[in-house]
Amino acid sequence: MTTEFPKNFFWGAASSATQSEGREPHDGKGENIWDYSSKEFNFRFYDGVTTEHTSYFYQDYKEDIQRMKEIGFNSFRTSISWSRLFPDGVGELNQKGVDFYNQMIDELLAQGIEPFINLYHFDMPIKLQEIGGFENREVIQAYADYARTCFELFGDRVNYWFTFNEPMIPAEAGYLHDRHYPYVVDFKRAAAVLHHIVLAHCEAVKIYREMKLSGKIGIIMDVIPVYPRSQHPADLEAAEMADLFYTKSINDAILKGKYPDKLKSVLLEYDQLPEVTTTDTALIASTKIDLLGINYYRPRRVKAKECLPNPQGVFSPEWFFDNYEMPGRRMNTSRGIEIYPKGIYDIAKKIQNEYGNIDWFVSENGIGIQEEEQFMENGIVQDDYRIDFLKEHLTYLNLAMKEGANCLGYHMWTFVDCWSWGNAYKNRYGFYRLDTETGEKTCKKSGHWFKKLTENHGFE
Ligand code: BGP
Repeated sequence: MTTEFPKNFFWGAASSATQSEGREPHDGKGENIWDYSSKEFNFRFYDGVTTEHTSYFYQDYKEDIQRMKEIGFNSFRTSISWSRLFPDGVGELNQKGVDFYNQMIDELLAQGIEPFINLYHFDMPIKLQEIGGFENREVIQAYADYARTCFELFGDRVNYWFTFNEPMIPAEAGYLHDRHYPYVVDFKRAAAVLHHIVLAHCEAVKIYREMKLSGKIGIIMDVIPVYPRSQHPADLEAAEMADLFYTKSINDAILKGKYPDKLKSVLLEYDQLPEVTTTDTALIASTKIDLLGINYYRPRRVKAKECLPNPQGVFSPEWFFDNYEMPGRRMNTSRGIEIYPKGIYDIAKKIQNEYGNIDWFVSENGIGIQEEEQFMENGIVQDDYRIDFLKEHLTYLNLAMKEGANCLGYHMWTFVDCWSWGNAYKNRYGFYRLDTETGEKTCKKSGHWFKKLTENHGFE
């Protein structure tokens, strides 16, 4: 084996409740912002596909878990849908939701697949969004109650918990960049949302510790490594600012227990600081996680700004840098993002050198391809590009591990083609193909390759 991984390495994939479960009549689930926005703002979703018709995991979970086993998974991450458990976000529990998650967790365990359970994957219950979602401090308490309930219900069997998937995204996409509901564009409100998410994370970790459960708790981050166009000081400064706003802000709060001083002074200068109390600061400082998940898809390349920001424009991190399109960059044209496998190595080094070499795993990595049926031969998607993508990323990951990175596993995005925020079913990421007309799920070539990878603990 030229690229060999430890025998106890976690192999699997990630998914999320809203993107995979779908809805059934009388399932008792309440609406979340995606159920709501994919109907009310349907034009924003590719082909107008709503959350109702996602990948049928709610009904197919047994067969799906069997499919996972068939391609060698020993672990699988998904999320609990807050609004399936608590239709109003707080108050009465939906027993059908409790039963579903109990059965799903038990089935995973019965098949020898370790459940990695995440509490929040962008899916605010609509009732709580009506009172401001994470902009409202009351919602932190509602989230803490929800987290406690999940630990009480499932904590005896779930050993790996995650508080949030990509905590930056609900703030950035929902309150600054007009991609997620409530489609607000206001930096200061985005900053408040992010800060409250950090506090909600801390509250959940605190509760988990108080309950003295024996598992591990952490968070899933989307760390986008930043590369400057050149070593010119202006480009370096641009890269530093992009990193400060989009990565260090949240990474330092979670992993170092404080927001970066430079960020605080920039936000103070532009009157964009959210309210942060001394109690908040103490809570953040005292919260430690056990395990970090890293989602990696692409690098961020930046350069010094070409033009001054619009003086009437909304304050934004993009006031300090421009995105840079490097000539010759390798693109995934379906998704419009660069493919840069070495980024995974650079992240590993950063965790090793700047964040105490904490235990971590690749919690998402993958390639979304449009019109994948064009690669179908004899009923199987011949996704050699996905196998190459995997090999290249795993090779860099392996190198970092040889150099001491504490990486414990690798989860691909995703198990079976799933619905996505805005792009709906446009780009396909799965090891299994989903026929959206019939609901049929068939293993792609990459799924068969993954099975061999897990059997051999590596590849040639
Ligand atoms: C991550 C999210 C996932 C998933 C993935 C693929 O950021 O955590 O939920 O959607 O990106 O991205 P997309 O679906 O936008 O192509």
